[in-house]
Amino acid sequence: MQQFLLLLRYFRRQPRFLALIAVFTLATSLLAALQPWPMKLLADHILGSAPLPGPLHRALEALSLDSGATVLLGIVVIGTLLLFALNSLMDVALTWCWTVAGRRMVYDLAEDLFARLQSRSMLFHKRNTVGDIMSRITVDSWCVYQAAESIVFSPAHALLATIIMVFLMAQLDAQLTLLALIAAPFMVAASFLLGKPLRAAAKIKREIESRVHAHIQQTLTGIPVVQAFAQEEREALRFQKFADAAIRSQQRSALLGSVNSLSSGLITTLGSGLVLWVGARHVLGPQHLGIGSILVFLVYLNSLQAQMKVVAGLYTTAQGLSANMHRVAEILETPPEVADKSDAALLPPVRGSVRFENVTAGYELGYPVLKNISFSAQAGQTIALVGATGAGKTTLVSLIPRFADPWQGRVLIDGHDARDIRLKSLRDQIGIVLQESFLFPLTVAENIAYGRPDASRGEIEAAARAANAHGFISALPEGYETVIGERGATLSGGERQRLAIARALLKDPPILILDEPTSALDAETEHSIIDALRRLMKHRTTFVIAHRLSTVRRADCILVLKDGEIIESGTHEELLARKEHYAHLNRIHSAEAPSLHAAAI
Ligand code: DUT
Ligand code: MG
Repeated sequence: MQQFLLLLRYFRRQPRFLALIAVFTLATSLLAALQPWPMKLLADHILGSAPLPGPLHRALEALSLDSGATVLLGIVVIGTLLLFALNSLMDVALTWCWTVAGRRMVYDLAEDLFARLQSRSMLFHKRNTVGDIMSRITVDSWCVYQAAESIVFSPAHALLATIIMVFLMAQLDAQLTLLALIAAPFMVAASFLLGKPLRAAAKIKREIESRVHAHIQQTLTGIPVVQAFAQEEREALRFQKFADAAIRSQQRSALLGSVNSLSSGLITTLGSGLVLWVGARHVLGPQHLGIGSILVFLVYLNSLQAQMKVVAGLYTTAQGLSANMHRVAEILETPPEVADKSDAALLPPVRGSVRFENVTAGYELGYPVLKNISFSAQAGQTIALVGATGAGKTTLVSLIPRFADPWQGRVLIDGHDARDIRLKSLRDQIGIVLQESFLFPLTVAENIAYGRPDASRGEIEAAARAANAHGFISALPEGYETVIGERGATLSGGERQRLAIARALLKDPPILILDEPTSALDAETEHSIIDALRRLMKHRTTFVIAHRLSTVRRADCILVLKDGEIIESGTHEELLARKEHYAHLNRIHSAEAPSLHAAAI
């Protein structure tokens, strides 16, 4: 219910269309009630001999028309045509209104969801698959339209039509009306109960189909692993198994569907037969009910049944929708983990000093990954982070651009607490190059200018030159205009990395984070970009994480991390002199290097 209220906001943004829809819905309800009346005229007054109803008689007199069969037949035909035309017109108008208003509501919601999801933390995105997030935006957002249509307007229309019809029926024959009112719910309830296995089968069918989708997505996402382990056949077999199950579930639901329509058809016929039976007795009995009235009754009975089905199905529809609404509300109602404070200030251009004060942070409450970290980096210094895998190096640097906030302690940028400044102004001054750089399927130039779309071609080229990338870019089929294939497939790891460096260079940030930017590369490629990296690091505060100690030797300060704590810090020489952890790491490293070298020879 609360989720439904959340969606009301999107209804309210379309007041004009919703008002139109309300008017048209009212008109359709009235038209539906008028539909069987020409037929009644035909049966009672043309084929039968009942006197014309007073108003019609007077109207004919006023128009000085006689009340012969031809004129009346003409009225029946024109009336039927007119009703049909009006009904179709209303249908068109309603469809049009729903298309515009419905889609606007859906896209409004999808837009909000997209914005919300973009501002969620890295941790959220690590924990939720892209597939799930995609379906929340593209599939679940339809719930706002469905809620308006099937929870608000359809039941309102059904209720209104029922009231009008029951009123008209009561004018004709009160007893028969009562009978119809008793029979209709039974008819609805019976077909509703019979529909239960059908709905269960449909649910199973949907589940199996979504498993097929998930299987395709997972296999194709992991295609390098699948192919490397030559598991295509097994994945194909699994697909086949899912496909077989999908076919079986479809067969079952098709069969149940036929049985269901057969049995509910039988029950409907039974109910109509009952009304016909009693109605016929009323025609023959002292009530002198007209044949036309029975026809009206039969049409209304059918319509009543349909409307009651809508009302009866309301609960199921709402239940079905509530799963989608819940998934949507979850996104809309969860505030982003990292957000601007209401009074957050703009961070002025910084010189680049970074200070950690007793920082404790982690991902899972109770399991801190970083414990009581304190250090400070002067503007322009290079700080290297070393330590075993899992020690918390990536976690530590991720606090600087506020991908997450510390649990305790603070991170200060030029003396400003990172939590007190606007995220954008903070992140605008930080450049990041990661181990595996993501490139968008855009042109090379657009990728380099991703952080500064207004950069001129000259600036882009200068950044590419400084990153040692201009050479290979010029050799590409369309140079800077070459569109990069999905997941950067058309470039090698080293080339991708140099584009990422160019991207960071163009942004020209005072603070730079390099998280193992060369560890995915071979020694030779590393050599070719180290130069570019040095240029990138000049005059900036740089945090560099590296497993190869050769890259960190020149750092102004090396922090050695172990299990989330800084166990040593100092320059290369200082740490070697201590003969502890760093010296040990260094020994292993230099012991390894010659052996690798020897193997190469
Ligand atoms: N961790 C999580 N959730 C995450 C990321 C990491 O629980 O989303 C844990 C795993 C690990 C610890 O935090 O035990 C530190 O991870 P981090 O990635 O900071 O380690 P690292 O020093 O960067 O390791 P590597 O050298 O492998 O990159
Ligand atoms: Mg890491």
